[in-house]
Amino acid sequence: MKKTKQLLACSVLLASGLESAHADYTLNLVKGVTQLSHRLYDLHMLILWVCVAIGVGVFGTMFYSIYHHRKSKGHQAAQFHESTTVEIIWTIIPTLILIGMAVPATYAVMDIDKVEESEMSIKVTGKQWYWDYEYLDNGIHFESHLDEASEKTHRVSTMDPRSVPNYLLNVDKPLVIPTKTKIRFLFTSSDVIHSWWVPDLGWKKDANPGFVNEAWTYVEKPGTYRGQCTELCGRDHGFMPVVVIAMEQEQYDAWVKTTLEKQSQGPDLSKQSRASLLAKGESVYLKNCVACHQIDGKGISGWYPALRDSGKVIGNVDQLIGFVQAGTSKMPAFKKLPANELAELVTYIRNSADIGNNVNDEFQPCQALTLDDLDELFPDNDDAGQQCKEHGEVKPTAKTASAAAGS
Ligand code: HEC
Ligand SMILES: [Cu+2]
Repeated sequence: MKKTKQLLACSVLLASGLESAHADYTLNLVKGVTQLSHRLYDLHMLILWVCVAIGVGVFGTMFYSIYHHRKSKGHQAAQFHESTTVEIIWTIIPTLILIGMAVPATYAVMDIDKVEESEMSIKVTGKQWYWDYEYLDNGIHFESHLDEASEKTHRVSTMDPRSVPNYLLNVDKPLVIPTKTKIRFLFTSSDVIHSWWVPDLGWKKDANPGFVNEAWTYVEKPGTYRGQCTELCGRDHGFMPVVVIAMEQEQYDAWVKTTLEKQSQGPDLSKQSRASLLAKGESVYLKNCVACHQIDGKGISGWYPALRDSGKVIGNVDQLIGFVQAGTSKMPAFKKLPANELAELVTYIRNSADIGNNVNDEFQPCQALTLDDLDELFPDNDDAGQQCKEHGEVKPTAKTASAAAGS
């Protein structure tokens, strides 16, 4: 009895889940928003209708013959074995139909590869489990990760996915492109095979390690177009969506300007409250570490060590920062993390109840830097250390400390 009830509850849940999934589910191919996607849609419809016509013709004839020429009416089976005429007819007609369909299909497939005369190029690198976008013409370069709300919700069983807009289909930094521009994409991967797919653009393209695949698009109207990685690329394959925002040229130019400005600025070294460090630290953790070390910091036994109660985490901070930046043969290096994110992250993993550590300390962005780092960050600034003096202490490396002592 209990089993039946559970089964019933299960199927009700399943049915309600399916229903919400059906809301934006259509049977046909999407029309999309590009010249190419319209073309592919038209080709798909053309071939569909050819198939429908053939189906109606063949089955119509068959059912008509079966019914009207049935044995009970006294019909005799016609005998036309080895009739050359019939054999020629039923070879030639399908051949003509196939050629008729192959011609437009071949032209369409050739057009998909016509990346010449594109006005800009974007390199897309698939990584476990996010996308890396590099605008080859203007130097914009960023990573696009699953948005924080989805990331957290799919990992915490008590959170409700229905409360998250575009659950699992949203990212922190979408790919921004101009409309009415021919854009060439270059696809590759730094680990396993991924596949970049935005249905509204009309195609998907594999991102293979060691290879570069090309594709192009020309989006006509502004909008937000969503897609996913469609290659089974490992455990978190379902958590690397694609979001493309197409903007009018003018808005796009403005976006390029502000993005380049932001990109050329160094990290924000200003002092933060403890609450801010912890909150931002959670974002950094969710983006970079959670896939392996898990939302509760317990890791996965045998694969990824726990950060909870780990001596490396709650011990010496400089060593912790050094470890995270350097990585190991089994853990990726996080050299890319700017000082503010490093400070937030370190504060978070040492002090968050979610991770299960409570060292009771905090780190400001400047404390995650050495004087050498500062010189590197602000090469034009003679007294780079000044940047941090107002905010907090800077710990010189042994090298700079001894150099300073010697001079
Ligand atoms: C791709 C999986 C992966 C990611 C992502 C990852 N780690 Fe690790 N981490 C590992 C593995 C594997 C080890 C064990 C390293 C070894 O033994 O060589 C490890 C070890 C550690 C340790 C040492 C733990 C101990 O007690 O030995 C710390 C600290 C750590 N990681 C922090 C982080 C932080 C912080 C991030 C995010 C910025 C992060 N890791 C991202 C896989 C990962
Ligand atoms: Cu993937």
